[in-house]
Amino acid sequence: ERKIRVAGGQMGPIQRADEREQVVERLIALLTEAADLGCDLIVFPELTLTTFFPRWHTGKVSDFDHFYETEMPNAATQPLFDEAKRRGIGFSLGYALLEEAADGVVHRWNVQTLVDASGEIVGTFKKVHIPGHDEFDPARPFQHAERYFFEPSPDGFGVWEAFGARVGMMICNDRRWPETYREMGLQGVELILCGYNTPIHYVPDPSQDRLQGFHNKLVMQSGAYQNGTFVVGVAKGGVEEGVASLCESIIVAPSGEILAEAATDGDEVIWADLRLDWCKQYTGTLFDMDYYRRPEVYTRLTTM
Ligand code: CDT
Repeated sequence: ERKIRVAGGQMGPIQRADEREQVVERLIALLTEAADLGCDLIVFPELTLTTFFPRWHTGKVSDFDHFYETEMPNAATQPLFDEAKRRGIGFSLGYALLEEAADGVVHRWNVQTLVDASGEIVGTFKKVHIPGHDEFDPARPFQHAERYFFEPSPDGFGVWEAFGARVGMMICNDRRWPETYREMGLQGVELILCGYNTPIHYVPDPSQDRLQGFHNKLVMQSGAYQNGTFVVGVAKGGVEEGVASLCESIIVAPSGEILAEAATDGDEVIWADLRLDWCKQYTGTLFDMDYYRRPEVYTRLTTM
């Protein structure tokens, strides 16, 4: 029977003045706890190495280039790669990536990288759904200028063979869209890894504030169930630079049930044993996609 023991490495806030080296020490502490628990893999949040910098706007986008990594691993993250390899545990890490293409064009991506137990990078996923706004919005108490700082992925949702499973990744806002899960579901995904930074206060419609925790669970539990996959959702939350963000990291089974849930608003390891054949109990029955789906009448999904 195929089994993975997976951990979520929830993070409390990372303030603007915090150095990457300090953050990496916190990541290593979480990784060590997960390794001591016998976990095969630990999942860290979106933009794990710095504060959530899109809460500010700048006159020039390049003013914030110091919040991006230009290579991975790098000097600051090498100790995390080394310790993970030494302990024989994989990890998934979210960060901002600045890439200069061969033609000189600079790309800024919000990415999640998956590293196997031998320290090798398996794949790097770029965020597809970029939320928030592009222009400075003077009416907001804090900005959510992701559309200023990040390009949307041109690649979509891949699935990789790793840890004896079919593994996919999504980042924060991606988890709210059914297409995210279905794209991976159609590739036979068994485990979806997700990091998030979700401010509790949603400025365009504050009536959603009290529902942040509910919506977080709603989307990941339904996405898991409707596609017969495990989902690991991991927060960076707490009060960061004065902005309160949701924690409530969870591990969800293909049944839609929650197997583990964070109890704090800070650095915390959650973990669960995933019996991968549980996926087939859904994808081989009620959600047998080849047998029951009707793509010929779903044409609006890709044409509108
Ligand atoms: N990081 C991220 O994608 N956060 C969004 C916030 C809502 S849009 C302002 C989310 O979907 O949780």
